[in-house]
Amino acid sequence: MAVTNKLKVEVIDYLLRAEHEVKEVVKITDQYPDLSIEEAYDLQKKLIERRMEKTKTKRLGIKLGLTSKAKQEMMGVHEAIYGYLLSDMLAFEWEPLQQHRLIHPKAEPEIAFIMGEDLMGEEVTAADVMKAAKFVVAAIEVIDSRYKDFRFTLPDVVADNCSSAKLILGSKMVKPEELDLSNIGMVMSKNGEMVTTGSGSAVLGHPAEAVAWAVQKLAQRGEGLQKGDIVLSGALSEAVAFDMDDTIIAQFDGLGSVTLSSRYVK
Ligand code: OOG
Ligand code: MG
Repeated sequence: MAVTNKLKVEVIDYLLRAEHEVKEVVKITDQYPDLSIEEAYDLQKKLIERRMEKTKTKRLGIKLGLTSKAKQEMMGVHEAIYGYLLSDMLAFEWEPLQQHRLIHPKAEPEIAFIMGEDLMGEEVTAADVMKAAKFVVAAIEVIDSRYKDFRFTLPDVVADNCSSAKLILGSKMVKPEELDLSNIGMVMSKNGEMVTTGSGSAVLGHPAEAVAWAVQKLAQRGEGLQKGDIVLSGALSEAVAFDMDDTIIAQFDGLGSVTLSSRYVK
């Protein structure tokens, strides 16, 4: 399918409306079964531009998805995906999430990189990422697919900015070289009970490998990471659904913990 400009606008409106009205929608490949991944990235780019315009938000960084072999196998794909983080997605540990603004949110434990330098190019390696990153920090990403029942194909999820909704950062900033990121253990609990565990190696062997992959992919579109970007390197385990009044804590070796709480607050 050639994605005409008219069609782009329609699909983008459809997804932005779903987010704004907090309503799940039928996935777009039901209507456009031939949508390619490259076309989906075109849609994503336009969607982000429109969303920034509408909500007066700025770029916060980049997120990776499907970086663990387990998640890739689940989806039957062999590639990770990336999307954009915007300034209004940043939430704080001391500020409960507004549950009524989310459709069917799930929490993912992640390692975030804070970039100290721009980084661009198709040859960028994990070592370059480690050098260009100023800090690593514990994070919880809240994903909230706009699609019905959280089910989608790869082009659907790419166009939907990889299910991005919110992110929360821990307060301990660590220099990347001070930790062996491939060996970091993580335990995530919900209301005091352990729900999932993981290791940094789940993220393509090493979280910096995942970030390097994203830099290479971005370079194909003439883009890169920017100084100050926050980069979410992908979930260390499966995502965990949560509801109002739930508290989720992800605790990482060497990075401390990060807490998500959710309430009905207007
Ligand atoms: C896609 C986004 C996955 C991750 O860290 O793997 C993701 C989804 O599963 O909805 O953010
Ligand atoms: Mg994620």
